[in-house]
Amino acid sequence: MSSGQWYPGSMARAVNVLRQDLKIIDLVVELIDARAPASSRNPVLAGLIEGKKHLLLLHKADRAEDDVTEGWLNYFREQDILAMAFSVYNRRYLTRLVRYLKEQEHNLRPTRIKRPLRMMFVGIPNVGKSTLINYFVHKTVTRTANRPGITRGRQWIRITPGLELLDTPGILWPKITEATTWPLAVIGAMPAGRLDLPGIATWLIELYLEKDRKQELVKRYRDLSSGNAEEMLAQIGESQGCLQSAGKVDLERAAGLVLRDFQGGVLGRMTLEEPPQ
Ligand SMILES: Nc1nc2c(ncn2[C@@H]2O[C@H](COP(=O)(O)OP(=O)(O)O)[C@@H](O)[C@H]2O)c(=O)[nH]1
Ligand SMILES: [Mg+2]
Repeated sequence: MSSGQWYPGSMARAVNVLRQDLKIIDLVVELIDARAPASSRNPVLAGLIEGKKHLLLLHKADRAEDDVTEGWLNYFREQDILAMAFSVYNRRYLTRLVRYLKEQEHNLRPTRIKRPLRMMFVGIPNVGKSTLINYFVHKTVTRTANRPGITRGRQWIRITPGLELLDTPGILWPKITEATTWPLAVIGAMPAGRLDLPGIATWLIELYLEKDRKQELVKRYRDLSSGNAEEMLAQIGESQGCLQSAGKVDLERAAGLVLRDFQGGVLGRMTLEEPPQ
């Protein structure tokens, strides 16, 4: 898996759609995954939103390690990026987000023309954009019709009388490099099909070992006598009945199981990337 672009055509298309949408947006809320804050950002966005109000949400913070998330928030703060830990499943986070949005309405709107402030969510696949939009759809009920000059098929969700959310998220492609491939695969942000699942699962198991958290794997999979990640994956396969016809361990299936468990939150809270020092 080398670095490069997997979907050059659709990526260019997505960027163009986003560029169009952004013309009418005042406030851009960028969603990243709190478990992989470096890999789940796309550097292209910064150039597209220059001069616009920008909020970075470290989404799925309920699955990340709180102290590491705190470290990331400090890191972003040092770069003058406004960032918040977030989870759509946590009322406290939701309340804080809505309070922030209302403040922006209050601060930004009087300086602009008399129309509602417009915001949108952007991010790479699987960071929770649709989930968050749906939350607001169900919470608010009011949807406004299409307006002239606005891309057909787009609707606005009225969060407050003066603040509207575009119902379609901006899609960014992840930047795939040597360093980002494995974290992206673990958080489910890589296109399926061409992934080296055993390699990814081994990398993840190694991280549990490095962080001295083998216990959490043992709790889930039982007999893990080996201290070596690769062997542990084979042991997991064996104990979970991931076997091929000849009785050999099916490492693909074992790896798929580990990754599903991680994504399902069964293996505890884990951040895959530390903030740069
Ligand atoms: N643990 C956790 N999972 C979330 C959260 N928000 C969304 N998800 C899950 O993340 C997955 C991807 O969400 P989705 O909204 O489809 O992402 P999108 O591709 O960015 O639109 C879904 O399985 C959601 O249930 C969150 O705050 N915490
Ligand atoms: Mg979606």
